[in-house]
Amino acid sequence: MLESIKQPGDLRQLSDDQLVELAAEIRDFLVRAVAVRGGHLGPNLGVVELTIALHRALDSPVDRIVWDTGHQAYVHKLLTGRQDDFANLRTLGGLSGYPSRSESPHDVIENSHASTALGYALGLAEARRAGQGDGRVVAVVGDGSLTGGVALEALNLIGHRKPDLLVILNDNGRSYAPTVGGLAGHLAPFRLHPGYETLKKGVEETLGRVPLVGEGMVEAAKRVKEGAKALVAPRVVFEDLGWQYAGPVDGHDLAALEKAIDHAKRVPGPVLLHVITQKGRGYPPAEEHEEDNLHSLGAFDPETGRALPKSGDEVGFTDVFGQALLDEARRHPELVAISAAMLGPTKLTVMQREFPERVYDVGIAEQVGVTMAAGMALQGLRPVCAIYSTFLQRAFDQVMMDVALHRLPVIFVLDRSGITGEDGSSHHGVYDVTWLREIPNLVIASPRDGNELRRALATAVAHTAGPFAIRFPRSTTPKLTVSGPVRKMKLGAWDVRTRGKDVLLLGLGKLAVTCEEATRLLKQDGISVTLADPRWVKPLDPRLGAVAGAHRLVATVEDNVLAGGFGSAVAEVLADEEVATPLLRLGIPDQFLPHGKREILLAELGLDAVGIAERVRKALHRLEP
Ligand SMILES: Cc1ncc(C[n+]2csc(CCOP(=O)(O)OP(=O)(O)O)c2C)c(N)n1
Repeated sequence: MLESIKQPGDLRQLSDDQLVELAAEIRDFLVRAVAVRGGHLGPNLGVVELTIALHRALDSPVDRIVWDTGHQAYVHKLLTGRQDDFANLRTLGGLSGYPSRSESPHDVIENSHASTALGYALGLAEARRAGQGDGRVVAVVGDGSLTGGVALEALNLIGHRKPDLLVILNDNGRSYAPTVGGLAGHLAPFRLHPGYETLKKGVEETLGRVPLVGEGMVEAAKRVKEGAKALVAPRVVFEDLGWQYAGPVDGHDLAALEKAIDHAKRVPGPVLLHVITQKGRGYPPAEEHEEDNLHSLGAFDPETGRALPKSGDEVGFTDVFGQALLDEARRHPELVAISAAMLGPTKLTVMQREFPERVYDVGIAEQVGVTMAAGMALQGLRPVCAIYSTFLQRAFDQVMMDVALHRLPVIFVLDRSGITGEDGSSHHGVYDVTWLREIPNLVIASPRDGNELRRALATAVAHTAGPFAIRFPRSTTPKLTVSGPVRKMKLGAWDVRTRGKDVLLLGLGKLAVTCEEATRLLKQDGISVTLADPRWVKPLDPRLGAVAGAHRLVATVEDNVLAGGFGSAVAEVLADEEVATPLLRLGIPDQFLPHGKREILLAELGLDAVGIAERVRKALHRLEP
């Protein structure tokens, strides 16, 4: 059945029974495809019927379907002619794990950062109102993504502007973990209540009665009788904001969904159609997976849903951080930790198990998470904000103005710093050195391995004079070789690994380890290298200028963009101290990087040992008289 679907229009030829069969085939396909390549499973299993219904009720790409975050667009890809490409899902040159405009006219935006679909939809609808194109505008947003400030801003503005658009709220009650926040609390009882008053008054005439199907929901509907609050709160949230609300609809009942979408798309003004789905639907290992319904995972055994055993005996940087944080939390009762809907992926769960009351999940709300940390620090707590590098970008202003301006001792832990890999252009954390470096009062550490990460965290906790950022990659590190009390590091002091006279080689973070191998290669060619792990992006070692002056070449290596990165910081020192030694900067050029394995991307960029040695050799060669 699936093979016969080359474009969304083909779906309209199928009978009800065939559609049910198709949904089962899609689930099977998803499990098999993600098992090989890794990716987002739970969210896609949950939107199989919703995506089929959307593509039957709408006419994409004339109608514009915007997927919030975009991690749940695999089914959309399958129905828009990209089945064969799943063999290369998330590999370099292969199918992206998110909507991608270069792949298909059915993909409206490039994304992966949550909570933007409503804003895009507003813009698309306003443009349409201004005479630019036709077709309907539909956004699909998860209840988790609706916790993001930018989504709430759009919700408010759309209610005011009242353009014609349809928002499907894909409510599965979860982000990775259960969705937090007042709105989620309001939705929970509401989604269980079939006879909500405004549904009758408002949209119902247009929509007809949308049946609520499914035993679970009938059960749940009984429970809601306890909560008269459910009758009031949602009106405040949606209808008083100027929206029409429709639903709830069982997100796994194809006929009900299609009917609801078909009616809702005709209602003028903004309509929110509340669809209830189950994350991980139809694949028991995902349905039963308590932590995150197999939200996203690497290669796994499709029979069991269990991750394939990893080779080698290295551990993840994130694992080292999780344990190191717990150790610090035991020593420092004032230490608290904050995550933006990612307690599991950031390993704050390790601390949470022992100190649940000291770990905060703020939802997909990086901005308020950081400002909340500032407030906590003002009052004497020591907050650790563990947020992936790419998502902390959302809170740039808060890091700068709410924390650094006040010299508050908030610790930022930027996991997934540098090239992250398969999640692609909007997930790479290759900008943080640049945007953090300009912030006054901020200390920035970039540890090369787990031992150093532990020390950096202990140093951060001891540093009360202002904020402190620690960045580390989505990568592995040798098992810790030290235990017990952690030795703190001296701020700004680099770690000179070998001494030589030709080249001063400075590799940032884990690339300091790569530079050890590059140093060996250069030595084979008779080139003598001073290899130093800078450890710090800020402050830099005060000896830098003098040591650089004693070499023929300085080379910096980083997996941050070259613009304003670590190499730029070194260039500033050389310029300011009038050091004439030429500088070779290796890093990421001025472009968005594609998706692909971290090691492969690094090699393509010449940031592996061979590439580094080669570029250094050539630069020295050019310097020869
Ligand atoms: C700004 C931002 N912060 C964090 C994330 C990480 N993230 C990806 S998906 C997700 C949960 C999304 O939940 P929801 O919108 O309810 O979709 P579901 O996966 O439940 O279908 C999170 C937190 C992100 N993509 N963007």
